[in-house]
Amino acid sequence: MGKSNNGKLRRKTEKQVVFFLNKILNPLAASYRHSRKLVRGFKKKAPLIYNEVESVIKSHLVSLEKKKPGNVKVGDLITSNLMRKLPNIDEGKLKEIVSDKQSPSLLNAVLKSFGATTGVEKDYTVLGKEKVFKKILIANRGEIALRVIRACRELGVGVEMVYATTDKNSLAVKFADKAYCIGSSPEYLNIKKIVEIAKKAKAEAVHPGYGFLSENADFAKLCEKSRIEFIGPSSQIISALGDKVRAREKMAKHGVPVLPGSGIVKNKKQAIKIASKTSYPIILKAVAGGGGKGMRIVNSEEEMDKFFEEAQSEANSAFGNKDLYIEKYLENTKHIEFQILADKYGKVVHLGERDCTIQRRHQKLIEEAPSMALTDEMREKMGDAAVRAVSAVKYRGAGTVEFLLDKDNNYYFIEMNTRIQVEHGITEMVTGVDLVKEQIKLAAGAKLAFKQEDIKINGFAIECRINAEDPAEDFLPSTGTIDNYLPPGGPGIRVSSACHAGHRVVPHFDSLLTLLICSGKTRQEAIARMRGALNEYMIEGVKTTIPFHKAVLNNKNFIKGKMTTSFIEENKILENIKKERKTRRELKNGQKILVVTTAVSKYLEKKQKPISTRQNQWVAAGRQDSMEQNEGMF
Ligand code: MV4
Repeated sequence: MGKSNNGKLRRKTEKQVVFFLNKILNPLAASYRHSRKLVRGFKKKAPLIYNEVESVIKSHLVSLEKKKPGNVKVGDLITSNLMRKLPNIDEGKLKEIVSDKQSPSLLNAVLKSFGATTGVEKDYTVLGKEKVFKKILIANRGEIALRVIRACRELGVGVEMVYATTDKNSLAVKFADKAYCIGSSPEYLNIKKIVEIAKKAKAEAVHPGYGFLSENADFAKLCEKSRIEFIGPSSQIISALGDKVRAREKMAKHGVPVLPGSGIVKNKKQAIKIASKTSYPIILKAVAGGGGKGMRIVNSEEEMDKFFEEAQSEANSAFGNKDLYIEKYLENTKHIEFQILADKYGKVVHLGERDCTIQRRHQKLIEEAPSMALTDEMREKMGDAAVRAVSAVKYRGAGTVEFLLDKDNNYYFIEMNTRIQVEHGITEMVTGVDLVKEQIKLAAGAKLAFKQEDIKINGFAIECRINAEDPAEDFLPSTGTIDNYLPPGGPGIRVSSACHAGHRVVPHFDSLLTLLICSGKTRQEAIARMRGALNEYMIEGVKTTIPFHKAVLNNKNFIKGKMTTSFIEENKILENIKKERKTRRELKNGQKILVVTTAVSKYLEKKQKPISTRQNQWVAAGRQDSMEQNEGMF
């Protein structure tokens, strides 16, 4: 390349860099995508003068500094501007780079922030002038309370919580900065009390978790009135989507497919009339519902006679609203839900789907992402529909759009959830995003920095919900104290739980104990890891659903990905567990001994007691050390 040519190219490049920098530093800069194109294009066009360009950027920074002498620290200004525009930037590192004129890595930092390098985890949102909250109050307990605490710690957000007396010794209460006792367990639903505490605590926002008040429009409304940010959509949107008939109508209007169905059904007579027109089987659903409460599959007029009032009263006691509506019932469907994120400025993206087909009595037990049932083409179509659904209602925050998928790959909107869901973790594993952190940032006014095309699904993740229930006894809830606890570990294993040895499982709440999530490059690898993790996992003192999960993870049809809504029945999973339980009983003690760590600690605990009461504690500790070193003793 000739000298003049080189010079020309350099001038052109300089121009591009200056242009790019101006874009970034300009508060009204064009989209991040445009900036990224510039950087990428430039790296491709002029790889040889890459470093020189960096020095151009640096000198640009220096000249800025010269133009604005005095107290203004242009370096800091640039750092904070870049922080506002770019995701995935480490503020400390950026400051270092900008202040060190010898450092050659500014461009790399910028490229990295754009995802040009292959990072494992990503931020999808950036906070502009808006600051993340100083303090959040958690209105929840257990696993999700701990999950939110962890997100707050990473964000540098103060985190306090409310708790019922039964949860006084829980991990979440211990890990929070401060916890306020609200009385007995039903007080988790006491809207006024919780908002009063949020005010007293000077919390800027309330995180409702899942369940409890997470989709309660009255709670969101009282938060709004009290100028406390409810971490979720507005009360108005919660109401609109909480009314399943309204939600269906809204979706249909925006081109999202829904099943043939009705508005509110006034009485049994009207129900029979509508059902005969729709043709049986139909499904009765609660207008204020969601999940499975108040739901009945109806095959005939006689069944309608039997089930209508039953469904009404179930809906009434679950939601305080007995209204029902009718939908055509689809057999052998799959339950596919799309995770979405929406910022306050109207931008919406989806993070792919979760397959939640394995359910029992409308309780999800195993979820996986991505779904084996979707091709890339269908994912794009359904994802588009999910984004349309969310955009239609001016949604904000994290949310889920649920679809049924039939044998012929037709999909139908069934409902939208406005909370962070129990199963959000599998999406985190395949997208590398921390959904709870993003949810909090979005509530604080962060902007989505990515476009749909930039979001990639990598690998595979499965979640097993481990409940304190006995799968051999019709999933009867099991209570008691966990006296032995050893969670699994290894690559691709994630345990999300507030469980520990000594944890008391009380009957006041739902029976979720721990979420076991396994990821891998492929579904096969994730399944293999899950099998291993389930075998390692030791929870003693209460019955758990681990035997159920083991049975499913070893089932041929599950391994092939052949699941529908009737998977558990068709594969006789519960029958197999009962058989297994009978033959396995004698093995149990032998298995226990294999777990050396817990066995040893138990042994030491028992051995030590009489010694430590007589002896000085230091001598006892020394004795324990020497026992641990001297393996021969055992
Ligand atoms: C349906 C359905 C068939 N047809 N709606 C909705 C909430 C979820 N918990 C179950 N739901 C269903 N709604 C129509 N019109 C079948 C189910 C269903 C189901 C769906 C996916 C996976 C497992 C299921 C088990 C029972 C019922």
